[in-house]
Amino acid sequence: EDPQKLAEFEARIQRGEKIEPADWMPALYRKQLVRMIEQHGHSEIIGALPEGTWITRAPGFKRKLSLMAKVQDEVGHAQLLYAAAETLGKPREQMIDDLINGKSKYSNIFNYPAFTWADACTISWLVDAGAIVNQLANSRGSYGPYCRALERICAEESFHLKYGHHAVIHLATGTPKQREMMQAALNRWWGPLMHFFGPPDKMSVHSETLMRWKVKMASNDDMRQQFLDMYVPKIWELGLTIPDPLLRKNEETGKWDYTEPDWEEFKRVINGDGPLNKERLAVRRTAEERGKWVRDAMKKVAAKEYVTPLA
Ligand code: FAQ
Repeated sequence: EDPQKLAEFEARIQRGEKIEPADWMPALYRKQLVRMIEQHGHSEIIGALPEGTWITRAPGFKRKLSLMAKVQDEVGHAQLLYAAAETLGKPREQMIDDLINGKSKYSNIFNYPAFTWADACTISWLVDAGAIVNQLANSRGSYGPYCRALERICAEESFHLKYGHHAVIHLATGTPKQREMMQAALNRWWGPLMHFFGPPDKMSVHSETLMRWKVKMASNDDMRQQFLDMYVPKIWELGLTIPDPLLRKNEETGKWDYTEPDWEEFKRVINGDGPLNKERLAVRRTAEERGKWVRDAMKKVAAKEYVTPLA
């Protein structure tokens, strides 16, 4: 790689300039961004599934409407992210193929089942909360198309967060049965939520490069701490408990002490062997097969192989 171009590129990043698709960039910057944005897009699309199964069972018309809108937003986020990744040269079809074939990763958290309505509410509140912490940081990064997509995504996620919080408050302040259901869901999701921000900094493979090039603007541990700072008090406020006896704010360090979640489980889940990985990918595979006739027809129209009746 041309050292002078690399130096200019790094100087632009230091000055806080945005890098745009036609600008020179190191091959590794392009590769890392494709990896990260693509994984992010896949997470949104797979992330629509656990809550999506609750649309027909959401309690009441208003909850159904809100959940439907939220799930639709998540799929829209995937579209925005795939479009941002495409600016770096990887075609969308290839991204979808890599997802279905298990070549690309997506967020650990969507491989767990949403057994009850309280699980769906936990995702809407706390997974969205975690996503906002991460996306707000990433939105201040160096790659223009990704940052612009994230700004729009964050605006929509803040609605999801309010909706999710409202739904959790309702259960946590409801009947004993509702409170019990809410607590059981929180117990199930706490470990995956701690995993959500990625491995501890000392185990993170990509952080150093990504932070140097301002693709990542906060480290995994910093994001985890920020999430704990913002949401543990809100969870406790609702009379819920967190299933970690060591969790407490350490007044000396100013940071949260917690039990390390099971990182072996994390590795298994992100490498395809979680509770629902196969089911999640099977849904996407079916959707891809069922939509094939539309894509084929569109290709024929584009190639002018046949004329549409309206043309
Ligand atoms: N899940 O070196 P690091 C959402 C992988 S959007 C799966 O630390 P990095 C919205 C990582 O890819 C949620 N894999 O990695 C929503 C790498 O593997 P590789 C998604 C993970 O990139 C809400 C390896 O471990 N958000 O939820 C995870 O520096 C509600 C080594 O790790 C994004 O994708 C994980 N949690 O930092 C939708 C944001 N963590 O590729 C519906 C963009 C790590 O070498 C309902 N991404 N890995 O094989 C990022 O900010 C970063 O990629 C991190 C990971 C912070 C996720």
